[in-house]
Amino acid sequence: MPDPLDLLRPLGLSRPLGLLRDAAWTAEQLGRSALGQERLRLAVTGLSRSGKTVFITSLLANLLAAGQGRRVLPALEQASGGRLRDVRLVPAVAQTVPRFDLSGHLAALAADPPAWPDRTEDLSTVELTLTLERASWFGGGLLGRRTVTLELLDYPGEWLLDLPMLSQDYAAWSAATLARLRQEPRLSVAAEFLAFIDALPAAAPPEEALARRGFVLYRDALRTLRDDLGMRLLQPGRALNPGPRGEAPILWFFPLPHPDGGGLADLLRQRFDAYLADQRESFFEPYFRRFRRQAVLVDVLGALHAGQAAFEDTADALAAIAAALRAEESWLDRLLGVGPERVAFVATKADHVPSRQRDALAALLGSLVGGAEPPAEASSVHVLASVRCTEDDVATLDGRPVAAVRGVLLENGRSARVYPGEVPLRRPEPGFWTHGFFRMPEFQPPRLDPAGAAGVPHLGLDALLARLIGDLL
Ligand SMILES: Nc1nc2c(ncn2[C@@H]2O[C@H](COP(=O)(O)OP(=O)(O)OP(=O)(O)O)[C@@H](O)[C@H]2O)c(=O)[nH]1
Ligand SMILES: [Mg+2]
Repeated sequence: MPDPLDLLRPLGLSRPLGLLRDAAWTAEQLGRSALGQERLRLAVTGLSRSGKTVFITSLLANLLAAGQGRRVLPALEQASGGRLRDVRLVPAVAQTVPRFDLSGHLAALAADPPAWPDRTEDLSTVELTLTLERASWFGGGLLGRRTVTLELLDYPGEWLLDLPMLSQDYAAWSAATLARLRQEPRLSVAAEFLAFIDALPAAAPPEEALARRGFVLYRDALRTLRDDLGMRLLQPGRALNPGPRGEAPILWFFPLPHPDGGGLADLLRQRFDAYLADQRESFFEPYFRRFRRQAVLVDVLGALHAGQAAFEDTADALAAIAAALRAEESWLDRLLGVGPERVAFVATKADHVPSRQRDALAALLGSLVGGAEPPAEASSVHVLASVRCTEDDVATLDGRPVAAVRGVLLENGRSARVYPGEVPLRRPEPGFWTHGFFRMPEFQPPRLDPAGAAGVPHLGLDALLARLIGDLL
């Protein structure tokens, strides 16, 4: 029998992910569906700080509240035909994967003063069972109830940038990465690293001290680019966020100007290949890949606030991820006959702008992910605040009333009225950066019930869920 992976090579897919497990999974899914026990995997995807952990916390709290009969997700309730009867967290029995800390995150959000979650350092999963009445055209109450298990994945956003790397080799990755680093404002931050690699002879020996030194300089440059300049297109993900295994030797690689040479280049190429193989096996294949629905969260407003270079960088990172997701979808489609799955692109933290600017925010995100093409049928664009921290208000600018928001500032606990600026409808023209401005202070979450029984105030979470999973409920 031919190796199924060989079948993919003519399609130019040299590194397919988890094909065999997918076939098994599809069969398992059909079996479960017949028994009335479907499983629905929803991947919550996004660049670092895009709002994944807060989103999952709000989604869980609100679904649990909806299961108690609270009207916190009206659009989802409508999409499910009002058939949702019960929602429960599935207890962790003997899981090897860390558990998403819902009660910890809710307690922190509800504390006095409230705190947002820390950066996510490792992947974690959580499952909910949703009990629903069967649709009436199948015979109503006679067929009783069905359960849908909803599985969610949370992970450090930096790791998502390894996805587009899976289709590159070390030479192509080195060239693309160095071309970006040699442009300002990255160039100044990466100057020491660039001077180090430019001074290396093409035939540098495969010495560990050189590899370590290069890696440390490269990693430190990536950290500064992320933390001080708000850059997102930074690879590899584990250099920034190594996960529980720490900085293992597999990570000690970096781009070289002579990536085809022997010696050091050979060593770094081997590590690059081993790193991607490991990320594929330990993260993308078992967790990321078989999620049927994806919410791709994007902090568009944060990128506008961080300025032109950070915005362009975020847009490039998003385009690379959208292309990688599209490529995955299309080969799965062709090979397994799995219908187009749904991907929702979501602009988060939309409570930073007043309601009349949220349509502009959706248009801007649409222009970033869709480019000139119309959006694919399976994808949609949304605006969302997982935890709504503001109310609409009116401010005065140059003597004229302008739409603003009011919320409590995290830095001093005081209520403030904020005019954020105007959200452009598409990728901003250069004039936007010279004359315009976009303000985005950190707001405090509103007073919440630590048990989360009443849900969490949000903007647009119900419409997003209706679009993403409503058809399966
Ligand atoms: N006002 C407001 N702020 C939000 C909202 N969601 C997220 N934030 C802010 O964005 C920050 C990042 O959110 P997280 O959910 O931790 O982001 P993440 O994607 O999990 O980040 P990593 O774990 O680092 O990848 C939070 O600390 C909040 O300051 C929201 O709905 N409204
Ligand atoms: Mg997180």
